[in-house]
Amino acid sequence: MPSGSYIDGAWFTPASERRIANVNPADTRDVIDEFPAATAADLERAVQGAVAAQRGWAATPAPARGRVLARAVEVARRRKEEIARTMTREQGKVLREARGEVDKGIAVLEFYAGEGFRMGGRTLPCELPDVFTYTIRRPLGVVGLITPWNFPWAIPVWKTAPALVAGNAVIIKPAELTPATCGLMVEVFEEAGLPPGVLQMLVGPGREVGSALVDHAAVRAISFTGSNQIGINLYSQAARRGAKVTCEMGGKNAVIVLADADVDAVAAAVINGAFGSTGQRCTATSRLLVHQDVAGALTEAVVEGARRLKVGPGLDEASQMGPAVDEKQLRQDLSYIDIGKQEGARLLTGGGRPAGLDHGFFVEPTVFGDVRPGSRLFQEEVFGPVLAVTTIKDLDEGIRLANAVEFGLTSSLFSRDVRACMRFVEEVETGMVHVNEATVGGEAQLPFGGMKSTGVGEREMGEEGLRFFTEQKTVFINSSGGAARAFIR
Ligand code: UN1
Repeated sequence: MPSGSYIDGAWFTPASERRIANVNPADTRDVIDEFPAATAADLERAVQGAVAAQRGWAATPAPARGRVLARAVEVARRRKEEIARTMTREQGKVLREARGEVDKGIAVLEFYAGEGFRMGGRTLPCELPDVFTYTIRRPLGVVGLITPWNFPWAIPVWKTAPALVAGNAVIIKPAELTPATCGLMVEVFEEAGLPPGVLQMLVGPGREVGSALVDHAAVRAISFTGSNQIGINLYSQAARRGAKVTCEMGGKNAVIVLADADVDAVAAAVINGAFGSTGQRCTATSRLLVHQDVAGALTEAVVEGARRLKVGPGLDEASQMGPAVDEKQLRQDLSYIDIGKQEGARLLTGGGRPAGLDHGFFVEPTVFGDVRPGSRLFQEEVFGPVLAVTTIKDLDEGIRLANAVEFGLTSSLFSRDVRACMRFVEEVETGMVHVNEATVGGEAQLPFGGMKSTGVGEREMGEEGLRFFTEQKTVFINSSGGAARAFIR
């Protein structure tokens, strides 16, 4: 298993007093690894190495860069089970989810491998005769990636793959809670033949290493996924030196259900959206806005489904929902459950810690009914398996309430009425819009991201993901023999 930080093609042990302990959240007696944290001095070394390596990488033709990603696809497929098990052990998600996440990263690698063949620009006419005008896309140089613990493989992959195929060198700082899975990504690229220095990984505190990365003049762009509080600070910090930034942050995603929806199908999607990944997903379904005519039947089906979910260690194939990632997240989940009770919401199921799982950070799948739109449980991101149910009388109210939060990542409407669906797509204020399916998920070829407080900067994945990591040049080639230019064009 990879351990520590990685610079210029080698794992190394930073000379720091501060140690990082990687602990299994399903059983804290299982200490996976312990190593010294990287420091700002290590970051400086990583940047120097990346600057040097980037020149050769940028000079490698884009299709050849894509082929390194294509080889990474093969390596990741071969090492899938190892990656999935490492992820489950350090992050907690159940194996089925971890395997799905490995596949998602593989699809991203497949997509961007092909983009190596499509790193083109546009040819457009010039206003003057004998002047040829076109655009080209070039790498930015060295870019910094700061990634969260909730998708410790897929998010590093979906930032790293486009950055690399575009010809950049990458410095990645993964969450301290999940360094081993990111380390496996580094190993996959190494095995695929990525030259040393093109991908550097530093595991250290955001306050020191993350901040130095955001401030470094040689780091041309920062791509961040994580909390709003950190993201907004990072955005303003990077803005001071004019660095390019994309931040993907919180969500408070709603499912709206109209009276004509199929209750069983909705219940399955809501249970998946609310409790999948233990609710630790920016796309998690955290609000259910259900029409009064089906509210009783649907709430009952969701509560029943939540009760039936088998909570347990992710490495146990029978488990359907794993633990919270750490004690801090567990406390946050339990504190929102308290807030819900204090605000007068009705606790319908869950609300505590499941019996017999005392060595891990487990919490029960929890459903609250009668959640008031102005309440904190309705407005704030929990990032845990806590669903808030609110009754609505029609589509208007559903859309109004769906939009009545600061976030705008994802949403879903369940209805068979095509007019309602089209209106919802038009009026809902989220970057991802689903009809008759769960709020979660994204695909390699489709842009991913949110509106309002959820995100700033370019969308991730798809063509947009690649565009973020390139600079555009607009070129004028004058072959007229003279240098005369129009004064104003
Ligand atoms: C998904 O729902 O599969 O941090 C993607 C997150 C998102 C990714 C979710 N950036 O939860």
